[in-house]
Amino acid sequence: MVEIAALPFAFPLKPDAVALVVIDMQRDFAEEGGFGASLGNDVSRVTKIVPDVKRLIDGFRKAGLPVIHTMECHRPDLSDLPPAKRDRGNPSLRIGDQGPMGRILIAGEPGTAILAELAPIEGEIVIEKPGKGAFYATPLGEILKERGISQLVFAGVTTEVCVQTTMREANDRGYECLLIEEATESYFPEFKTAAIAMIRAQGGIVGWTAHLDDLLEGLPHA
Ligand code: TIU
Repeated sequence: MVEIAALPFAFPLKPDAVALVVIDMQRDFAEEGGFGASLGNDVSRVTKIVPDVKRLIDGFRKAGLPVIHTMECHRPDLSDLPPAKRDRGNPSLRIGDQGPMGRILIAGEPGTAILAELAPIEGEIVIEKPGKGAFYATPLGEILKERGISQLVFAGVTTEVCVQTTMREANDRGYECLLIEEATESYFPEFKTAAIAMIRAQGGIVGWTAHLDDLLEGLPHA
């Protein structure tokens, strides 16, 4: 066990039972013409964290620890897209519509891909998820059980939507969850601050938060 400086108290990292989960670092959330931009968001906030997400992924790779990537996306026939999700709000493009990077948030389209700098390498798990949480309607839970994983380190976007939802799902399933502050972002700075605060409030009701350098220091060979 390695103690990582974290809040609300040190995170007891178990290198033989931990995995990194990188949530939805996709072109659709980071580039003009994608889903995030279609909702009216400033996507440059997402591209700014790419170097720190890369440092975190590299740390896990160097340590020989598992890296799991998620992608929010839907089947081309939209059979896993509830009308309540497609018809929400007044975006310039809806999920499934043709955009400049292909169909918005549809599996296999260029815009749905993970950013090239953060692309999975051979052997890493990629979870395609139709919801905000990475456990809903995916094999993630079984994969983690098979591998004896009991701790999850989180990165990705957006902090208060898919990252927080997945952390809450994981917390209810018994995983110890640690969010890396520099490796997550929201389109709304105040929502990132609030999500981080509510995750670690009440004695870590959802999980822990830590700074990237403090985690990297504790990873073997990182
Ligand atoms: N819109 C927004 O903040 N997020 C999402 O729609 N998905 C994820 O967070 N991945």
